[in-house]
Amino acid sequence: MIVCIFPIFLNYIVEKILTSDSSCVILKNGDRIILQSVARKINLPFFPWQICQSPGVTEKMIYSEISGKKEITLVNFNLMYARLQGMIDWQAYLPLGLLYLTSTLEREGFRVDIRDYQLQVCKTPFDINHAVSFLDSSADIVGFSCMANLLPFTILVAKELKQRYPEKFIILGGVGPSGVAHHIIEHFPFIDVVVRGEGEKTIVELIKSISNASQLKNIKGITFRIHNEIFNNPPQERIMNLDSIPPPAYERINFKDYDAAPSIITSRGCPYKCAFCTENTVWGHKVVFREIRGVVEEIKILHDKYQKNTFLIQDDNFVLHQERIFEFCDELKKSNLNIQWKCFGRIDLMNGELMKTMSKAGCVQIRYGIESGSNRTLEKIDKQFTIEEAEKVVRQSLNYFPSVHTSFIYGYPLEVESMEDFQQTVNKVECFDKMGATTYLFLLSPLPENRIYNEHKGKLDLSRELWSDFISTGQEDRWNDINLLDKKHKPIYDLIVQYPYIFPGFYHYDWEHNVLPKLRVVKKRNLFDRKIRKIGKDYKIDL
Ligand code: B12
Ligand code: SF4
Repeated sequence: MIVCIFPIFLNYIVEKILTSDSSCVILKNGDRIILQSVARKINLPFFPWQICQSPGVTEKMIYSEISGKKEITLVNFNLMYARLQGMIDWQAYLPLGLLYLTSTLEREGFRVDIRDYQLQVCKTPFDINHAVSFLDSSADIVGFSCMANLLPFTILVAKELKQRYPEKFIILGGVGPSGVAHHIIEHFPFIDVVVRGEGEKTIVELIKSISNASQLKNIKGITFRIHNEIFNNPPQERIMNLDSIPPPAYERINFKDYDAAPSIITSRGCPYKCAFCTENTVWGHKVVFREIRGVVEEIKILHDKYQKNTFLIQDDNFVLHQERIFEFCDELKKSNLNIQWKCFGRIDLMNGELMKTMSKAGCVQIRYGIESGSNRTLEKIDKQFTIEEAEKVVRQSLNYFPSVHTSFIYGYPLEVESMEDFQQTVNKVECFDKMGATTYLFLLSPLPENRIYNEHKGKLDLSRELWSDFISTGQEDRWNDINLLDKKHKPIYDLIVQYPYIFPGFYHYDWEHNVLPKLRVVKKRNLFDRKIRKIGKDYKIDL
């Protein structure tokens, strides 16, 4: 009913968003708006997203023994959110990492209050106070999950939370904090522990020992301090039997809140060492696989119980072992499930037979990280294939899959001397576009702990003209001048300026000679990412 009523209020709502501070808006794919104030005006007794929160949100359950059980609040700050000319582009993905942690903790007898900040996206989501209010009546242990792009924001939220509630024990985890754990503990005393890498084993051990500081020294995979001494414990052992982890706690979320197809993971880790990637900070280079039968069983549950028909397989390289993919396709066929799925492939692992089998089993989208159109750059970043191979595979893939995504990166420090490598990338982006593939061209984010960062960390610039693509999280219009940043977000910017080695992803290599000239070409050739092209706005950056 709510969905039917809202389109009628569309114009009214948009006006409201632009004028009111208290309004809360979620614009999903441009076709759905939910506005708190309107809901109030039409006397809705509740807001649809509020009833979807776990009961823990409203019920104060303090960390202490509650009939032998303890409680933790897990907060998801992994989100896709871009503000484009006052419009909010937002899509909610399943918080898979936290759903795994939740099911594991619950199996051990802990009560988990899981909160997904994606579902609270408002006009000012990166307002620290707004985020802290979202954590009202959270448990005394609060665990945040974020990628590197929201790490500064997460840290500021943690700081404010600790100021208001000094008794809270604050944990950070996920791909964002994992690579910079030592720096976080060193500089931010309000953060108690950083969990590095895979979380299931570590979080359970941590909560069991949380009241005894000396025991923390025995828990692998954490970084913490006792008084002023920092302990960077050895890495946690990887979970070798992924099937021993309980399935993600799907029952703790409402699928209606998530417009992206459900994510599933069939393996963890990646054996490759691309120079710009940080995947190893979470998983190392060891890949651990789930049993195919369990994966198909999970798909079946999502299909039968939650009526899901399309799935995003989020493995870094789903096609790593061809035989395993054949087995997967075979099992899907046997299950008689009429489903569609999307996954990440890899150029040098594809062949016609594999594509045909995947396509017949319902694969409707394959995504390739191509990363450069220049063989010289591909070699330097250790991609292990050539652009000619990429072109051949993309062309062939288009015969089998309705959608083929290819992504490229520019702004490498390795391409500073001349425009030639970059020009080759631009040519390939245009060529793949014409072939019918979907192309994405991203500006490099020098993330901590990857090879590019380690080799060039002394040479970073923070542009006042442009935040990197990496920050496309709503702090501002991406292509606008930094001065247009909302004042409320200044603390985030200040933190990034203060700690370049904790937040290098926001920086560039040689803004003036490496990035700006390339950005001009990108703009002239209209290669900004598809979403922006689709909206067709005139971005204000003066090139
Ligand atoms: C799905 C996904 C997304 C989803 C987010 C889904 C979600 N709600 O979690 C969306 C589409 C929003 C997304 C966006 C982006 N993503 Co993304 N994404 C992924 C992907 C493919 C899968 C994530 C996943 O589900 N993993 C499986 C779960 C089980 O692992 P996990 O989340 O890491 O959680 C485990 C541990 O990290 C840990 N843990 C996690 N949180 C916590 C919290 C606590 C308290 C504890 C104790 C432990 C813990 O325990 C978990 C279980 O073991 C990963 C690649 C990958 N295969 O992981 C990239 C990845 C995370 N994304 C990445 C990037 C760069 C981005 C973007 C910044 C790209 C861009 N330039 O736009 C954007 C940011 C958004 C934006 N522009 O606004 C990088 C992260 C780099 C970095 N160091 O931060 C990755 C690693 C891809 C890569 N190979 O480079 N992404
Ligand atoms: S970019 Fe992809 S293939 Fe390369 S190391 Fe990262 S996850 Fe692996």
